[in-house]
Amino acid sequence: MKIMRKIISLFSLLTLGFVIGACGGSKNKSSSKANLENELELVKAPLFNADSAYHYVNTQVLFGPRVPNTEGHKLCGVYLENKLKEFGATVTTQEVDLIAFDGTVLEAKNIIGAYQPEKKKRVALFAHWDTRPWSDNDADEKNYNTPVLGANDGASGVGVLLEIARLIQKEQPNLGVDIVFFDAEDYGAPQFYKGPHEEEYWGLGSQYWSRNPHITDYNARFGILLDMVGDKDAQFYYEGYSNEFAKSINKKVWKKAHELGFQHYFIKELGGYITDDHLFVNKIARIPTIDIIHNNIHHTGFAESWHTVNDTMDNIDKNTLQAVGQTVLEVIFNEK
Ligand code: AHN
Ligand code: ZN
Repeated sequence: MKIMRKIISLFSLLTLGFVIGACGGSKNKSSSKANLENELELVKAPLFNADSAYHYVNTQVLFGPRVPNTEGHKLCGVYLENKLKEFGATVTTQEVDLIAFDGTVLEAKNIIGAYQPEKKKRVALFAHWDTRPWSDNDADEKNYNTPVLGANDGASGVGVLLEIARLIQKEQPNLGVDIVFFDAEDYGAPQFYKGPHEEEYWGLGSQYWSRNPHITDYNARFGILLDMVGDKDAQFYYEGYSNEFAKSINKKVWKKAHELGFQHYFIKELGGYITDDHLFVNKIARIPTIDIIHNNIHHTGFAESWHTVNDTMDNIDKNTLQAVGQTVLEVIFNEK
């Protein structure tokens, strides 16, 4: 298995060498042996399989909307727990009643998979697994009360992290990894709601985990949140809060993405400030955490399908999953 991986990485290395040679060329005048050594230094991680990630996204979508207190939500939660166990993680679930903006009691479940739990040096990877009860950004207001299917908004980040879990089971990086699936991220007050709109209405699961981590005194070197990482034309700008709380992590991740040839996805410019799970992890748990999220203030904002009935598998592109998954893997496998 190990040898197989070496062969595959050598192959990817040659491809990479070609890509880098083709678009960066003139900058590096050193010998080809030195180049090869540089690239050996670069490609340390296992190869992310986007077909596999796509399958995990699709499987979640097949449960239907994963709105808390529904059958689809319950069944998908069990699936995610079982998947992390199958991939060798030490799994902890936090089942808790969380109160939504309108007083609804949400039977929520954060799902955490730990790798090398004995290690002190750790990195945390986050995504939300619930989906939104309202398509409140749909062009047709008749759809406002239709739940979002959440292929991109929810399932994409979780799908990428499940593929990462599958791979680190086989080969571990130097530090421990915690994969955290937050529940009840997307129950924020709908746009048509006439009452107050507070940021604390979002990210209920991450607020809970940040105050009550699955391990007492839990800490991680840094965190990476994946949100809406599957759209065909995704562009990831530096998210505002990420830049304030964890600028060096933003830089590290975008640099790695560019080295891997994913510069069309990872734009080295500041985007908007987004209330998302990472905000609470930064503010409450105080773990420097970035958000890789499809958003920019200059162009269309979120993905076109965001909070509409069109957030389906039709908009999920394996190339985007690949860009995000391989970048995150390379980042964590390069930590000493
Ligand atoms: C707000 O719209 C305030 N935050 C977006 C967070 C989010 C919703 N991410 C996915 N769905
Ligand atoms: Zn959403």
